[in-house]
Amino acid sequence: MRRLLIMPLFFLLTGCNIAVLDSRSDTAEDQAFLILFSFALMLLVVLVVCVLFVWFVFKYRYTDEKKHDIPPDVKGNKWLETAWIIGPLLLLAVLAVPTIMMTYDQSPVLSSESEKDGVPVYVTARQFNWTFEHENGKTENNRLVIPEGGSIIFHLSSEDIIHSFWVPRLGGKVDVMPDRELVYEIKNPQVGTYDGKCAEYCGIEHTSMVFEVEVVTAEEYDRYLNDR
Ligand SMILES: [Cu+2]
Repeated sequence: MRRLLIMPLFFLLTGCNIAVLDSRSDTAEDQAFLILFSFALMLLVVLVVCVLFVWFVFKYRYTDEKKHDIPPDVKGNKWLETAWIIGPLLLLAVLAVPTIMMTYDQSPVLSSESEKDGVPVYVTARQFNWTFEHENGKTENNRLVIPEGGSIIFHLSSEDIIHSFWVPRLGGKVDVMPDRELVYEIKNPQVGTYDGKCAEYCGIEHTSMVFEVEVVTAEEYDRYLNDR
């Protein structure tokens, strides 16, 4: 019996990744806002539905006094019908505005169309590791060092199949394609060490396709670039 009660709790925790809400860049903060905002809107709908449900169950329940009641012949209610069309439309509009704005703002672009300005990092994915190349040619595997603040411009490409670049606390996920170079921007990362991973199942060792991100001060980044 107890196991039966605990089971639903495990379902609630499935796929739980709190890291995305622990945002450490403006990019991740926008994403976390959108998650919480849409969650709040959905919660509002669930609450209204649950309250109405419980209320109606009691209000219209069968009792002995109602044994011979014949309900009125209702043909429709203009106001009610308008309300349940306008209400959801308003909710969808309120949800759509920040979603569309953020999607356009954060979507990766083809490198030939990119006019983004910032610190460039060239990212190459392959089964099953990552290479990060910096402006001056310094290259490292599975370890990404970037300066805090400002914009980091990632040029993403793959040597074999589709992977996905994801640092839950900083930004992503962005598909990394073999046949085109995509440009993705992470705005204003904060100093710290974060986990990164491939978020697209890409083969038997997909789970070990992880990397470490170190966000450092501008001086430390300069030192890192020149230390060969
Ligand atoms: Cu992968």
